[in-house]
Amino acid sequence: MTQPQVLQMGALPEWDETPLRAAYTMHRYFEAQDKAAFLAEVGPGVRAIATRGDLGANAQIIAACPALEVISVYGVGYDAVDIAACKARGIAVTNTPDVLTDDCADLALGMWLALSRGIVGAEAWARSGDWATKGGFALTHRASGKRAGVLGLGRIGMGVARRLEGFGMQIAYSARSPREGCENWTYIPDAAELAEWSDVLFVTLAATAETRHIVNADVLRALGSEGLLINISRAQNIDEDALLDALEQGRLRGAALDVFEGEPALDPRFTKLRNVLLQPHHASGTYETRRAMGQLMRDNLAAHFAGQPLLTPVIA
Ligand code: 8YV
Repeated sequence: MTQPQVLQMGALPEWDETPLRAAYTMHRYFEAQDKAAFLAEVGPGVRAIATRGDLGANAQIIAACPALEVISVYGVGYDAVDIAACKARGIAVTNTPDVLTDDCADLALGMWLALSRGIVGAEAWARSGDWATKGGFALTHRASGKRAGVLGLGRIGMGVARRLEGFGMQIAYSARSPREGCENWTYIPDAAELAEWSDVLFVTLAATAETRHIVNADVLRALGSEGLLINISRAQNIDEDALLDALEQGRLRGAALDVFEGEPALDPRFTKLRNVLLQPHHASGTYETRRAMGQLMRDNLAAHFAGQPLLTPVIA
């Protein structure tokens, strides 16, 4: 029996690519020199797309695959998949929630602590010899015991909030409605009001059309010159030009960012700033989590082709 044909949108770890090659005829879109010609050639036979949260599958890719049945996303964010196109064609979509929640929440707190306490700069101070020649590192700011706003109380936002309790933080959160069991936390649905209340604002929202630039100049102004911004969601949730203006003009104390417009290329304005901590979209980047993501992505594909229920459907 011929193997199902699968369009692979981006590189995956070898521990995933080997079993994928064994089970399917894989077409490596990301390696094609002429992607339009490649799609025209292989698209008609493609029954599944294996993609990543950061790459997705746009309407053009989906339209080039008339026999497409399922898109399996290696990642929890499926904002880069044209969901409307999938719904219109009855194409199933799966993602990899839960298996990456802890690592993403862990990194959010690590970014916050590193930003607030200047850990990266202090490490360079010790390593460079400045400590010996110039004296002690500059004072920074306490992280714990302050007010933390969590913009988006999904799986990752909940993980961040629960971790913050261990740091003695007062916690407020935004969500579509007050969350049962979170009565100890303050419900502030409006982003600007949440920012006004917060010393540090964690952006943990899923990226949707409604959340685009939800952190805008007004929200940044509300967070204020003593405020910190932590983003491990998607770059689109922040007006990056407004953020850069606030950081350059000292209207925001600092930002720790794992995602960027145009990534992996960064706006060069970021690299000139001392009050930012930059991470390369790496919140899920551990062996443990990436192995679990890959297994779940492959299990979803296998379930589909076996006619079994999908494990983690976005669209069944
Ligand atoms: C990427 C992510 O998928 O989970 C997501 O939505 O953005 C990430 O985990 C990961 O970087 C793999 O490319």
